Amino acid sequence: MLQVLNPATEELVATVPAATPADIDAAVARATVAQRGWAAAAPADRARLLRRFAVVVDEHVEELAHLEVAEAGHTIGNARWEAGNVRDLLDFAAGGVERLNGRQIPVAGGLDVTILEPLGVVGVIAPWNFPMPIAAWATAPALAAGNAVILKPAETTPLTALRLAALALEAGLPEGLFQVLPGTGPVAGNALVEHPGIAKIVFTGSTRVGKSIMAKCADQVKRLTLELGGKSPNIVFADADIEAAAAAAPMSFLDNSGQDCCARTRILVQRSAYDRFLELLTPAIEEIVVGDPLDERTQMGPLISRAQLDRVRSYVTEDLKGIRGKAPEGPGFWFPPTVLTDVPEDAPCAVEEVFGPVAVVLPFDDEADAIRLANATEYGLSGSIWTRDVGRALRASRAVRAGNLSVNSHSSVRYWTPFGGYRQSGLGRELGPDALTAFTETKNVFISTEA
Ligand code: TXE
Repeated sequence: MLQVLNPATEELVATVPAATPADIDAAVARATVAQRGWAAAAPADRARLLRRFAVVVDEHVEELAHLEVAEAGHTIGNARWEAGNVRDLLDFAAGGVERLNGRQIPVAGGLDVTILEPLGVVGVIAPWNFPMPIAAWATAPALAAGNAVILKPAETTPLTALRLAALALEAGLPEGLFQVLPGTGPVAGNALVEHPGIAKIVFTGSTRVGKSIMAKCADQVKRLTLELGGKSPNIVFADADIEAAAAAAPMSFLDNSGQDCCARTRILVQRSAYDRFLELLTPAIEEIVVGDPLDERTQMGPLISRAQLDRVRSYVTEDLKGIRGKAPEGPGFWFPPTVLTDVPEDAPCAVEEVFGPVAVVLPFDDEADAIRLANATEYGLSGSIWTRDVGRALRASRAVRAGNLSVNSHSSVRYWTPFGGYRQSGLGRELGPDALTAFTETKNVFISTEA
C-alpha cells in the first residue's frame, strides 16, 4: 500500500494499492488490445475524443487542483494552472492528430513515401514534482499519435493521475487505452521498463534512476525519452535591467518550493552589479510568503516529503552565509527560501541539484567567465540571460549548453515549443511541433513503377 500524505500537514490523505509485476502484465495485455482499435480509428475520431477529454478535464479543474494541493502541497494558484495545462495539452495534441503526415520523397523508378506508425504501448514513469502536467506531456501526444499509455505516477502523488484516468473513461476514451497504475519505482516502474510489450519509456525523475533505466532499455533497444535533473544558471550581466532581474530571481527558483528541474538555482551576477543585485534580492527573499497552500496569498508551499526535507537540509549547513526567508515550524515539510553567498563555485550546493528552495549567488568577471560558470555542472536543462545587449544575448544563448534558455525572462515550458535537456539533463525532446512524432516509427515504402 502507498500512503499519500498532505505535505503541508503530514495528515494521511489516502492509501492506494501498489501495483505488482502481474498487474503491469495484465495492464499491458489490456492496453495492447485497446491500442489496435485506437490506431485503426479515423484520425478525426481520435482527435474528437481527445478534445472531449480536454472538456471533461476543464469541468474538473477545481477538483483536480485541490487534489494536487492535498497530495503535492502546491499553491492553489499553481495547481489550477497545472490542471488547466493538462486540458490545453490535450487540445494541443488533438490538433496534431490530423497533421501527423509522412512525406513523399522523389526517387528514380517509383514512388517513395514515409508512413508514421504508432509505437504501440508507451510506459510513462512520472515524478512527484509536477504530477499532472508532466504526466500529460507524454500521455497527450502519445495517445494522439495512436498509442496506448500506461502511467506509473510517483509513490507520493498517485491521486491526480488516478482521477485523470477516470475522467478519460468518462470522456469516452476506450477502456484500457490510458491506464494509471500507482506503485513503487523498483517494482511497478521496473516492470514497465523490462516488459517486452512496452515499446517506449518516457521517464522524468532523477539522473541516477534515469541512467539505470537507460541501461535496462538497451537490452530490448527500447525507445526512451529522459527528462532528468537540472542546475540551471541565471546569468545577470551588469548592463541588464538589474531591478527587473532581481525582482524575477526569487520565483525563478522558489516556484514549487524549488522542486523544479528548470529552477534557476545558480545566480551568476557580474561583479560590478553584484552588491546592487544582493541589496535588491535580500528583501525580496525575506518577504516571500510561505505557508498554507490553500491561501491565495501564499507564494511557496512545503517540500514534498520528510526525505526531501532531509536532503535539502543536508546541503544547507549552519556555517553557510546567505539570505534566509521565513517558513512555518511544522507539522509539514517546511524549508525557508534561501540564497547562499560566498560559497566556492564547486561546492556541492553550487553544482548538485538540491531540489528545494535554495540558490547560490556567484560573481563573474566578464562574458567568458559567465559562460564558463554557466556550463560548469553536469546538467544542461534551462537557463536565463539578463542583458540589454542583443549581441551578448545571442552569443550567450549560443554558448550556454542547455536545452531551454530564456532572455530577460525565466519562462522554460510552453507546450508548443520543444523541451528537453543537454548532457545529463536528459535525452530526446517533449512538447513542441514534434511532440507526436516522438511517439511514432518512420516506415519508408518504395513502390516500383517499373513494368
Ligand atoms: O526521484 P526518482 P526521487 C530529482 C531531484 C530529487 C531527486 C530524487 O533532484 O531530489 O531526483 O527524487 C520512479 N525503475 N528529481 O527519489 O527516484 C519513481 O517511482 C523505474 C528531478 O523521488 O527518480 C518515480 O515515479 N522507475 C525530477 C520516478 O521514478 C523508478 C523529478 C521518479 O523518482 C525506479 C523528480 C526504478 N528503479 C526528482 N526508481 C525532474 N526531472 O523534474 C524510481 N522510479
